[in-house]
Amino acid sequence: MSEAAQTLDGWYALHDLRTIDWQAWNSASSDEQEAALAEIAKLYAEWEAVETRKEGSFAFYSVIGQKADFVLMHLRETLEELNEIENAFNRSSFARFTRKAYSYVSVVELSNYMGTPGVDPMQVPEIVARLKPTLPKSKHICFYPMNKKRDLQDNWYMLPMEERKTLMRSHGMIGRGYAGKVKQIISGSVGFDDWEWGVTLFADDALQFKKLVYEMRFDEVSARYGEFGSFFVGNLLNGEALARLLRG
Ligand code: 76R
Repeated sequence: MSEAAQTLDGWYALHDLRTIDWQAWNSASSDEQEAALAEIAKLYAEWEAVETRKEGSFAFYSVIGQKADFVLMHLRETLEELNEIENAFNRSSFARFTRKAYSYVSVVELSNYMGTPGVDPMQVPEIVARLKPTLPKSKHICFYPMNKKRDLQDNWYMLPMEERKTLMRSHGMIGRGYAGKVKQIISGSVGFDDWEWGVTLFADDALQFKKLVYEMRFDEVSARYGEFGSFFVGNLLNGEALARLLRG
């Protein structure tokens, strides 16, 4: 049996993707629309307050294309809190103008492939901060789930630790080339959701997503072992931007 990588696990993550029910929205009175927007603004203020207290974080983006209309990503200490956020949203009068599109449950993860032997990572402030990150309010988000392959010839989980370390170093070096341009949050979802990881990227220049993901496709970790789910790409939203999206 090959040795499992040790993971450091941080905040739990929920990606909640919804579509807007335009028929319901367009047939609502302007009072009903106002009330719904006021409720979402109140929830937004609560999410911001939690983020300021460093007890969690959130990202709110529109989604381009027909897979969804917007994504709410939340990070919290516990799954109970994530569940409550989801329920509070569903109870709001805004929720009746939305439909569920997709969701993803995971936990922010760092693995020990690149760790320094003899150093307790939990004593390194930068590492601890990366496990409980404040999500950047970049102009764009890109989210997709992925697996590492378990085929007979190409089985990531049968590779010896040393070989995986070497491969992950090459992966990390490509990633580092995008420092300052793309911020990535890797969250583990084995046991929680249908894929093994969620990949969430933030950037002000959306083209950098394409460049990074494309460059990684040529790296062995992705070229040989990567399997990918649906990709979602979006633009930054807040209360006012949502009102503009809905009312034009
Ligand atoms: O965490 C670290 O910075 C250390 C190096 C590192 C690890 C261990 C790292 C760096 N990643 C790690 C783990 Mn990554 N990453 C992805 C994707 O589309 C694709 O082909 C893959 C999706 C991207 C875009 C990306 C970006 N990474 C992982 C893991 C877990 C592997 C395991 O445990 O088996 C996955 C699934 C994964 C996938 N990675 C980086 C990046 C970037 C931009 C970096 C550089 C970070 C930096 O140095 O600032």
